[in-house]
This record gives sequence, C-alpha cells and structure tokens, in this order.
Amino acid sequence: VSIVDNFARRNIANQLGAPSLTPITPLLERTKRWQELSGKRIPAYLTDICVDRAGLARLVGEHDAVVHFGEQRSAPYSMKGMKRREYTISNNLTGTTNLLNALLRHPRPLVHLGTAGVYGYSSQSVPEGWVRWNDEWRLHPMKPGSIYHASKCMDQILFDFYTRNDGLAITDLHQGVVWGTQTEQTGLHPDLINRFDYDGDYGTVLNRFLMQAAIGHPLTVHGTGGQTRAFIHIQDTVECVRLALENPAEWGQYRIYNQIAETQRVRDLAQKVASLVAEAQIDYLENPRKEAEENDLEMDNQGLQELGWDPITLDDRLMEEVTEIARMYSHRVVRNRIYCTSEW
Ligand code: USQ
Repeated sequence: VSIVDNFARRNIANQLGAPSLTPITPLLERTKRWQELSGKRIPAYLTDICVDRAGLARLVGEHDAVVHFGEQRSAPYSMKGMKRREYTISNNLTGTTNLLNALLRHPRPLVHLGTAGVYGYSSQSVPEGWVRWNDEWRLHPMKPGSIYHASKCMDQILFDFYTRNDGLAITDLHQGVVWGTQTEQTGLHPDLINRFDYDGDYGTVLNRFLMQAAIGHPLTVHGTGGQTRAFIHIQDTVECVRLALENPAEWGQYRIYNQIAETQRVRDLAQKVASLVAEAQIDYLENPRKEAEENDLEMDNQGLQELGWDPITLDDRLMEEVTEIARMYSHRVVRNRIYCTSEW
C-alpha cells in the first residue's frame, strides 16, 4: 500500500483555524510508527493529482488497484463563498479525470468513495445506483444538496462513461455520514489516531453531538432535526473498502454499492446522545442549510453484505468510546469553531 497526499485537508484545517480534536502526527511519523507495529512499510508520495499527471500515472502503473479518497469532502465548506465552490469543483473533477486518464494507460480496478447524498433524500427505497428506464439500466436520478454533493454526481457521469467507453472497472461506494474515531489499526498507538473533526464545516453530525455533550456545549440540531440520513461507523468504512478491493468490479462494469449501515433521524440522535450524557442540552437552531425539514429515507445496502459485510449499527459502547476521546482532548477544542456558519 502506498499513500498519495497533497495535505489539502491539513492545510484547510489550518486556514479555518479548526484543527482536528485529536492530535495528528506528521504523515511520515505515522507511517514509521505503523511500520514498527505491523512490520509493513507504507511509502508516502507528496503529489497533487490535479497537477502531476505523469507522476500519478507512474504510481498507478506500479500498483494493483487504486482507492480514490482525494476529494474535498465537506458540504458546508463547498458552500462557503465563490472561491470554495470553485475549488471544490475544480479539485474534485480534475483529480478524478486525471486518475481516470492514468487508468487508461495502466488499467487497474478503481474503488472510489462516493456519497449517499447523490440521490437526494427520499422515502422510496433507493437502489444501489441503477434504475430501469426505457428497457435500459441508467444511473439513478441525481439530486445534490450542495456543490460538494454535485461534484460527486459529476464523478458518477465520468465513471459511467469511462466504464462503457473504455472498459475500466470501477466500484463507487456511496457512503453515508461517518461516525466514530478509531479503527482496529488506528487504536494500536496514539500516533495513529484518526482525525476527529468537530467544527461547523468538517465535523459530521453524530461525532459533533458526542463531542458537544462531552464538553458541556448544547447539541446543535439544525431546524427541527427531522432530517433522516444514512450512517456508518468508521471501522466499517475500512472494511467495505477492503471488500470492494478483494472483489473487484468486472472490466467494463461501473458497480455502485450503498455503503450505509442504517438510517437515523437527526433529532433522535441528539436524544440518544442526551440520554448517554446526563447533563447534555439540545438546542434547535435555525437551519443554515437548504434541505427538507423532515424526510424519511430508505436505502438498499445488500451488495456489500453479499460480499460478507456485517454492519456495525449505533452502539452505546462505541458512542461512549467517542465521548471518551472527546473528553480526553477537550482542551484542544476551539469553541468559536463549533457552530456552522456556512449558510445556503
Ligand atoms: N446537522 C445538524 N447539526 C449539526 C451538523 C449537522 O443538525 O451540528 C444536520 C445537517 O443539517 C444534515 C445532517 O445533520 O441534515 C447531516 O449533516 P453532516 O454534516 O453530518 O453530513 P453531510 O453534510 O451530509 O456530509 C457528510 C460528509 C460527506 C458525506 C456525507 C454523506 O461530510 O463527505 O458524503 O456526510 S451523506 O450525508 O449521506 O450524503
């Protein structure tokens, strides 16, 4: 395994003044620690895949498969003014296109991190990517709720084209909102701990609530909290990527899995967290986002289970683990970065 990184996430965290709650050691220290513990070396390349096409193609040629996580992944950040809109579109689409072009030269299975948000949020059961339309399989209609989600919809159009036209083998993992901090591997040493984003741009809702409860901050429910979303624990993210790599798509196939363990309503999550941490207060704030106040959501998630995935669902013990980590690092919280200030 090798890592290609341009440190975009670390740089954005610095610009926003919102570092990870957990201290993140420099990449080379992380890989060194991992090598000491596992005996496995992970070479790391400081490369911007939007710029260094030749370097990217060379690296692709030297490996058996590619996992593509290299995109700006926050909806609020993508809606924070014109520059961030432009950055999100140009970064995400240029990176994806350059990678696809590298795969034309060196065909390898690609596993991409998509988003459950490409479909919009509907109470009719959402299939895994494809619907029948005029006797043909077509991509499910898309309804992004932010520029970030729109960039992942556009990725889908590129993947559909490159598989049909060029015969590439692509798996898109349409993932829900991630919660949790540690995986089996990152739990081995403090130097390996994952990011814990809690700020109004990058923090995802359940981790935010757990961290807010841990430091005695009111839980920031947007609107009525009637939004239903899909969720997955971070350990399962890793597990699903492994399954997708070990069981690659066929050449010419654009395969889509809904990488979600369960659906949950935001206000129910807030209540669950409040019942775990006695003194937690819930605040119902004016919703900074343009999204339905209330929605139901049903989503198929059979594909990965057929490959052997046994999803982790909301679990008090795992939620307490996150709360413990939040308490341990509460001295690092930048309190004025908690509220979501990106409005659309
Ligand atoms: N929300 C609150 N209070 C908060 C934060 C969020 O009520 O303090 C609400 C939001 O308004 C939204 C829901 O919780 O209705 C989810 O928000 P989120 O920030 O946890 O997740 P989202 O912006 O949808 O994006 C995250 C990841 C993104 C991934 C996506 C999966 O940042 O990379 O693609 O989850 S999904 O939501 O299924 O599209």
